[in-house]
Amino acid sequence: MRWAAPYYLAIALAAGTLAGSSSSQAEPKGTVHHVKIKNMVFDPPVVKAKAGDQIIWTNEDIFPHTVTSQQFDSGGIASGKTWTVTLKGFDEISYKCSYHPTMVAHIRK
Ligand SMILES: [Cu+2]
Repeated sequence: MRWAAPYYLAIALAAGTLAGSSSSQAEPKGTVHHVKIKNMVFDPPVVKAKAGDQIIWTNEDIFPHTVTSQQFDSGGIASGKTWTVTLKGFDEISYKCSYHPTMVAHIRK
């Protein structure tokens, strides 16, 4: 069976090349955005993003927060923890912390 590995590898490479040659259909790689939660504020308060992008929130406060919108809800993010979402199609997303409703921020295109 030792001969089989290079054979399958060649097939895989060929398939990859073919897929790559018609990649106009492929999903574009998303951008990763970081939002810090600190001192009861989402920073930055507005993220410019598109479908397929990821947003990673990091809670730098010493108590939990949430990232809550009509599209997603993190639940409690403990101190020092992160929470990630991959955006699907959207127009504008406003989100808040459900524990501290004055904490509001936005995701826009
Ligand atoms: Cu909060």
